[in-house]
Amino acid sequence: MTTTATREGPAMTTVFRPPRLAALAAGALALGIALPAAAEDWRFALEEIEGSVQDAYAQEFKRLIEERSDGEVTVTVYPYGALGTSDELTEQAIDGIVQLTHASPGHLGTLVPEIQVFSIPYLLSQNNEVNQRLLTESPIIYGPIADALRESGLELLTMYPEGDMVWTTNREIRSPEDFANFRMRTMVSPMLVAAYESFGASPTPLPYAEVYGALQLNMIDGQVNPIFAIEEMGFYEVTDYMIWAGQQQFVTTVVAGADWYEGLPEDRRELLDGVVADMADYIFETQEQYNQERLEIIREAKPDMVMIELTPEERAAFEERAQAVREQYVEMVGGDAQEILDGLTAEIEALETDLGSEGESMTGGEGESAGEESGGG
Ligand code: 6CS
Repeated sequence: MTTTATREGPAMTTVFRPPRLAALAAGALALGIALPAAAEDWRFALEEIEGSVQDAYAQEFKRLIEERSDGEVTVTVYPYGALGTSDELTEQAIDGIVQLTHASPGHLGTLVPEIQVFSIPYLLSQNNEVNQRLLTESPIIYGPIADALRESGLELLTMYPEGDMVWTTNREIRSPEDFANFRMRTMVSPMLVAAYESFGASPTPLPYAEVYGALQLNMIDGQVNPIFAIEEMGFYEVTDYMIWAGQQQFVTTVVAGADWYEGLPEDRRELLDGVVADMADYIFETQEQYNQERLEIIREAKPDMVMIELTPEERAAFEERAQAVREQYVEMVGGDAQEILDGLTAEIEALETDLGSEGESMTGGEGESAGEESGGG
């Protein structure tokens, strides 16, 4: 894994210098120079490094596309660091430099304001099976949200969850008051900034590659990400606490350049849509497995990491603050934001009626209960 490199900080310059071949490829792509490739090669960019959940998605996608097309189509995967920041990958997909990319809502807010509905804390279910069904089937997601993406030049192929977002911090946070003068790194979408302001923190948007160095140099006091990312990016090494507040599931989109997708022959579009549809269960199970395994790795690597799951009462204080963020979303986004918010809320409630509304203990440990603290400190 490239994990060793990520731990060398400070961030961008040393951590994510592109491997030589990837840099050449990126330069050639930017200049429009044809690279030797199979007759038909689809370039798939990732916002995450090798070994990540997005990488698992892309590798399985590659395997299935190449197998089902009898090798007529190949897929080249570009992990984070090869082609640029999340924002740049999105631009490259719109411009046809890559055909496919992951584009997480936390980075898409300026381009597609509607998708920031996923940045509202405590909106998605605590039961991740509900989220999984929502993200693959929702008429709101594949209706007005997909339309908004298409207007910006992106075809939404699918969405999936990557795990519960956990705070890693340099001090204990149990209440909004604890967040006073706390510089919390967020992804760059305006609604995420609003969300952490509502929690009482001072949000500090930064690209992913700069987080490790910023924590190491005490430029920020904490960050928030799913467990697999906290492990592979080494964020736990430069923070003391992992805190589960249940506020957000990390969700991502898989998108294609809309022009490219529109121009695909029928059989290729069927191939693409079929593979994406068939991968929903695979990626859901894989993200669960990665998050569980990486938590064990963190526990072993840093036994004195303090792990805290907020009590229902402690969580309620944050949940109450998050109500105002719903109103901010509607005001900030305008258009059909109210319809999107209400529609998604109704879909979640309906799915919870079928599947239940409760998740498992977030720390996943046997016998651990809400409010328990484990580790050193
Ligand atoms: O925090 C971020 O910026 C990133 N986190 C993950 C888990 N994936 C991509 C995203 O850019």
